[in-house]
Amino acid sequence: MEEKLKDLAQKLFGKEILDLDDKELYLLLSEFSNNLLNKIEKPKKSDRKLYYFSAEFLLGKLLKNNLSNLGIRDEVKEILSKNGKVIEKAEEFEAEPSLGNGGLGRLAACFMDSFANLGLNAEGIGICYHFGLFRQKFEDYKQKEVKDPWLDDSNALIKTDTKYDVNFKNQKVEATMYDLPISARKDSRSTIHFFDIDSVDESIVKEGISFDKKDIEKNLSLFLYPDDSDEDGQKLRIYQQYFMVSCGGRYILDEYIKNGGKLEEFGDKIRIQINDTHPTMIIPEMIRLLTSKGLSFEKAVEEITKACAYTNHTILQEALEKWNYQMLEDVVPALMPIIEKLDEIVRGKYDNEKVYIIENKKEDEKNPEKLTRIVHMANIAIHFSSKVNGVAQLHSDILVNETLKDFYEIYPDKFENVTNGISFKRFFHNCNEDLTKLIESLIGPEFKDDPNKLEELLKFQDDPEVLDKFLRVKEISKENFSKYVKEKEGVDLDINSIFDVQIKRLHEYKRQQMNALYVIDTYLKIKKGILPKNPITVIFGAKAAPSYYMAKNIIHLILCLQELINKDEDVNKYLKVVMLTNYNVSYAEKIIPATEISEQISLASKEASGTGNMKMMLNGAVTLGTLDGANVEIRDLVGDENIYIFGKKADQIIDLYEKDSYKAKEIYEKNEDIKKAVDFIVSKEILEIGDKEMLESLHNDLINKDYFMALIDLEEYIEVKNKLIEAYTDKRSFAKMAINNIAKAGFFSSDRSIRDYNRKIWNL
Ligand code: 6GP
Repeated sequence: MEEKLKDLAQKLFGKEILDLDDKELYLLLSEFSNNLLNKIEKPKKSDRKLYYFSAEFLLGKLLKNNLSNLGIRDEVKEILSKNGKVIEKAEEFEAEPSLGNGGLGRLAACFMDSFANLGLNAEGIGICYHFGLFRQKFEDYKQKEVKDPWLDDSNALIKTDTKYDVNFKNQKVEATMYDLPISARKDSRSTIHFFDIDSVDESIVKEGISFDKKDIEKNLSLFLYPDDSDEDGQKLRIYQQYFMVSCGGRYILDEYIKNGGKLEEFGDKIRIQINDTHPTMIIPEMIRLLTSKGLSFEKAVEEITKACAYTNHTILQEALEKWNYQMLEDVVPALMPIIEKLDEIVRGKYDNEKVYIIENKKEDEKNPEKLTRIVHMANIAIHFSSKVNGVAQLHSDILVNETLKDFYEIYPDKFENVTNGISFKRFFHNCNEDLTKLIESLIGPEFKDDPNKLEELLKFQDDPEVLDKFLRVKEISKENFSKYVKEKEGVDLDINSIFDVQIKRLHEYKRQQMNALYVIDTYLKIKKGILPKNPITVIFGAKAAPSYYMAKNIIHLILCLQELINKDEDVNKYLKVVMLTNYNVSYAEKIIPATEISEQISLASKEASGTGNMKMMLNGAVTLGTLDGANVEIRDLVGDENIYIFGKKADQIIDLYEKDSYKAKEIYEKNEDIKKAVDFIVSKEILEIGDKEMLESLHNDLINKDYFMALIDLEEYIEVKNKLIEAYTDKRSFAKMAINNIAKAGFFSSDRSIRDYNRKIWNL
């Protein structure tokens, strides 16, 4: 291998390995591993093929995983180090593609890893956003967004000669397909097909993330989720969604016909997974394509319904996309007669407006004649798919009993649960080598292929030597992470403190504000001389959607607390707060091995599944959580003695919403400590640091609205969290809980999820 690397270095740069800088080294390794990857044959053609459509693929950096998955990283590392080079530096150089927002996008990426690992005939379809979501910066303790470029000469995308014209009402764009190979093992890989417009113009982004939203020819593939608070923004999203399905649809059909597929067997041979509602237009678009090739409308509907399946990722209304009819008409008029016909089919069969596709909405009571037509994308996806699934058992239950009840009554057999999973390669083997080595020394290497074998660890749960070894590995991870945080954020962490971690998108339902109130409560207690049983470091990582005002206020509060607390010499020995800048997959890979408390504190019923909860348990953290999403399944697996559960249950919360009977103010007025913590948001100390308007708005919201009920569980949260911190002082018993968590995490491998999808939905 050394010779090959040397030759490539000569070819690319005319230099010896010894003389390469980190960027060149990165380019060299990237080229080297891509060449190997591309030589791997695609999965053998099977009778049936799956296309996974997703607006997001939150991949994370590629090089390290590719080298490891190809089984050559150790050797390459050795060769580099002989030449005085450090492989990590080259890997660090890579820009992370931020083509996703949160859970749903990362799930899609984990699923791609599993397609590759299991050798399934399955590919991804997505959009190649040049600037991703955004890169987060902090200025004046506030979030600022800037573009997050990742495409340069060094990325792994392969330009193909597949090209399509995409026709919108008033314009046409030309698209090119770029392929990204996804690695898993020496002999198996998968592919994501990313589509981009040829006329994209990065230079139109002048300041932050703003640009002319009307200039579709230049902007279509710049950002994921461009601001859609106005009509132009909403239209741009429709342009993007249609762009993806139009290219993807033709790619599927061309490939199918080229391989001799018959149109009337389409639904038997093709599987299309619709990842949340964003790709729903694939249904009318595919009907359009099939009928244009000669299939009758009825037959096309039948085939597409067989082929498609839809995954729902949240019960929050905001995610069940609804588009204004007129707006769709302005962008994709060709789909409208098809959507009309689909709506007629539904209206002909069912006498329930809630399941109609097109809603005629009265805009104002005084003028009942004036109707606005709204297209419900989820309703298209449910009627014209063969399966609909939720992503954890509780979520799937809520879908059939509440959110999608009217549909469940029509189609009881359509609904499935597939509990989410995570890529063990990325979030365990490749990011926590010390722990996986320790485990291998105890139970052998089989767990790498069969994660259920992790259960064998239970034999060691009372072995003090093993527990101490585990604690030592955790300590090293904490040291490594602390070094990184010092470099990136300039904050000194105390590795003797317990690392309490909440990393996820910022949303009120996830209740970072409740955690911030815990911080305030602890701060106030320390000031009064009541010390925590063990020092604690509360670590946050989260991006807020650019136009989500309250989420930005919460980030602001956390940053103000960080400033106040970390500088307070009386307090910072016992408590510290850190908000990580630009939390992303690479950051996750660094912090997860160092995590001790996994904060999964969403308002019950609201977190569909969560996947960070799985990543952290797998790496030996103890969950502090509500009975929400997959936490329920984690509790069932590890048992009550290995998890810290608190808070109201999902049915109680659903009931409160139905009766509209939750009053934050009553809790605030009744509980002295809660009142003090909430009022501290607008205290002199905080206002000296922060922005009055933002803090007052948050303070006011918590007392008078608190739609996601941060106060309802606060008292119990503080109590249970403090118990967990006390339990931590007995290190070995904490390690025992951690070992139990690792041992039971096998179920959460995305390979298991994909096998479930395959058995319940795709039958590839
Ligand atoms: C997320 C859910 O919030 C999370 O609970 C789940 O684990 C994840 O999807 C994967 O299923 N949802 C999203 O990211 C989202 O954008 C529209 O939903």
